[in-house]
Amino acid sequence: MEEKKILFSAIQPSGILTIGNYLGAIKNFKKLQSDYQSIFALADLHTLTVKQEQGALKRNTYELTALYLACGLDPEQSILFAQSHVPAHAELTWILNTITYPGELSRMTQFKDKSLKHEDNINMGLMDYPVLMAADILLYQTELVPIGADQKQHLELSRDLAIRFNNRFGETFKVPEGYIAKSAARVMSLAEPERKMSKSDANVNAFISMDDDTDTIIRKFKRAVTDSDNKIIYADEKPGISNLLTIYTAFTGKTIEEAEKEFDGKGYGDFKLKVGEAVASVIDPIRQEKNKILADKDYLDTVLANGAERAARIAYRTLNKVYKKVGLLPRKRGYNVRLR
Ligand code: ATP
Ligand code: LTN
Repeated sequence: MEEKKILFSAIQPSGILTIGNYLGAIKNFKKLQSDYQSIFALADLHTLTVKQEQGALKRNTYELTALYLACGLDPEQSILFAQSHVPAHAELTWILNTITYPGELSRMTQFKDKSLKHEDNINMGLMDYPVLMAADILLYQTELVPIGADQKQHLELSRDLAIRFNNRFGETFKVPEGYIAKSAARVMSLAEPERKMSKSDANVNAFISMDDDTDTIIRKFKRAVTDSDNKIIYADEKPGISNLLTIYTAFTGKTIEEAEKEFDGKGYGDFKLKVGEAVASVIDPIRQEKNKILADKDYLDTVLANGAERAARIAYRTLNKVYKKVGLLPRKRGYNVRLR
């Protein structure tokens, strides 16, 4: 049997996910998972680049694991694991750091945005974030990386680093391709439709969280910022309505043209209610399933432990190759690390 190509992606356990994360990432993970050997990580080391409240990271890591499962990611078919459980990620980051230039990192849009947002904590991890992401991807000889549009620049760096390393030390890494869905790759804020919907927005009305119940979802859509010309059409000068149309079509499977026709002559109030109902009908069962799974921490621990074991086997194959290529003395034995 022909071996399947590798797909890798990750999400940070940095809070409750929004429908932006769902449409831009998880929904595509689910769609693609059986066509590839899929590996889905929880990027917990990435999350440390921003200050975390006491206990939040642990809680959010369980939350995200349960959400992955509730959204249909299959822990037998795919590999689900926490990045910090496979030390090879941190190890390869160090090696890649030695071929990365500071200028490549300081000009990253996300670094600039996050530096403005967290002025009191502009740390080296925040700057090195894309190199850790490159290590995540390159360790698995990844072919395809499903991501939202905002991560395109980071994926480009992963490709550059793979090519640079291969040129300098000989063929080692596969050069990965990004997979950015054509629609809903960038879901916008409900309060400021010119900005990306973000789970860390201070205004909770700006995003729909995967934890919002039906009433909350409908109320938030009712308040969504639109415009005053009362036409439900997709157009650059109508960012609010266009965003709602994008969300509606992504959740119903309809095309923009079909949706425009459906709401022709209708008012914004009707339209917003229909968008809310469409979103709630998908989110509601996921939230309930997630909460059921979340109650069983032993099960979640087992899923992550099995995933880490399977991931490590692949990751260390690459890391050993890398260590050899850069000229380090080979490790002659595995060491048993005491975990408790
Ligand atoms: P934060 O909002 O806290 O900065 P984030 O949600 O942007 O975090 P991640 O949790 O790491 O960052 O994102 C996980 C995935 O969700 C990535 O593939 C990212 O591209 C995608 N994503 C994030 N926001 C959106 C959005 N508004 N629309 C579409 N995809 C998104
Ligand atoms: N930086 C990503 C999360 C992430 C990721 C990855 C995505 C970390 N490592 C590897 C794809 C592949 C984000 O979405 N903010």
